[in-house]
Amino acid sequence: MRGTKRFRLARPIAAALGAVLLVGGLAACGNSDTGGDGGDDGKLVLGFSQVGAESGWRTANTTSVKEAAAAAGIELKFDDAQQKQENQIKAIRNFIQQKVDVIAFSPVVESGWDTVLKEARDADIPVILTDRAVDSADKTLYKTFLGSDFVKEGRLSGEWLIEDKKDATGDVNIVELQGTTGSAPANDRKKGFAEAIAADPKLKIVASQSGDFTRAGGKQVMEQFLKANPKIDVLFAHNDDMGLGALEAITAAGKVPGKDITIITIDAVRDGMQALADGKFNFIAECSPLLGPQLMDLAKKVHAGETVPPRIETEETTFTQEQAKEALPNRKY
Ligand code: GYE
Repeated sequence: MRGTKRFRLARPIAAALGAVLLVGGLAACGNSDTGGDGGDDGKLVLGFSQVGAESGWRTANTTSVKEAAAAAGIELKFDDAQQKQENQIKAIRNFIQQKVDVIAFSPVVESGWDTVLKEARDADIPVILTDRAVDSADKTLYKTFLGSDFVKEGRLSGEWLIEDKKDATGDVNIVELQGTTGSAPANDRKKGFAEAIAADPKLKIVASQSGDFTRAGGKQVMEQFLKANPKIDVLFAHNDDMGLGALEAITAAGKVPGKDITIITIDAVRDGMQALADGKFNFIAECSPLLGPQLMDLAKKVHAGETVPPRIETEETTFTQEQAKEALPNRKY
C-alpha cells in the first residue's frame, strides 16, 4: 500500500520534472536561435568559410584559426571553399541554417556578397570579415574587417624598387604576377605598387597577369612572360608562392633569379623567406597569416553584443635578404 501511494505521488512529480527539463531544453535551443549558447555543450559556435588551400600563407592561416579556436574554447565549423565564391556562399547559407553564433569568412573576391550578407543579418548572426575585404557599400552588413593593408604592401614593394633601381639607366621592365582576379589583395597590391612606381618614369610594367596565388600558376605565367618579353628586369609577384613557382621558369630559361631578374614578393612565409635568404628573391613585404587569436577574441565580443572597431589592421614589416637571414630561425610559419 505504502509503495503504491508513494508511486502515485511520485508520478506527478516526475511529470512536472519532465516538463521542466523539456522547457529547459527548448530554452537552450531557443538561445542558439537568437545567437545564445550555440553548441550542445554551451560553446560559442563559429562558422568559418576559408578561401582554400592555395598557398603557404593560406595553410598557416588555417592552422592559426583552428588552433586559436581550440585554445579559446570555441566550436569551429570549418569550410574550405576551394577558391570558389559559390562554395563560400553555400557554406555561409549552411551556417545560417545551422544557426551558428558568429560567421567569419575570408572572401575569395571582393564583389557579390550583399545578398548572402543580408541573409545573415536577417538571421541576427554577426559576420566578421577576416583577411580579405568585400566592396559592399552597406557597412552594416558586417561587424568588422580584420586583416592587412594590401595597398600598403604594394606601395612598400614599389618604394623599395625605386630605391634599388635609382642608378639604373634606361627602362626597367617589370612583369607582374597578380593574385586571384577580383580578390582584395590582388586589386590592392596592384594599386599600391603602381602608385609608388609612378614616381619614377623609367620603371615600366610590361606584362601583368594572374597566377591565382599558386606556385603552378606562377610558374606557368612566368614561362609565358619570358617567352613574350626578351628583356625582363624585375618580377613583382603578389605572393611568395607565385614567386617560388616563377623561380623554376626563370632558371629553366637560363637566367639567375635575384641577379638577372630582381624579385619582389609579398607574404614572408618560410619558403619565401628561405628564397630571400638564399639570394633568389630580393625583397618581401610581410603579410601576417596569424589572425586566429584576434579573430576568436572578436567573435566573443560581437557575440556578447560589444561594439568592436570596424577595421583592425595587422602589424607587418618588410624584409631584405640580410633581414631574412636574421629572421628565419625564429619564423613560425
Ligand atoms: O597573400 C596569398 C593568399 O589573402 C592575404 O591569399 C591573403 C593572400 C596571401 O593566397 O598568399
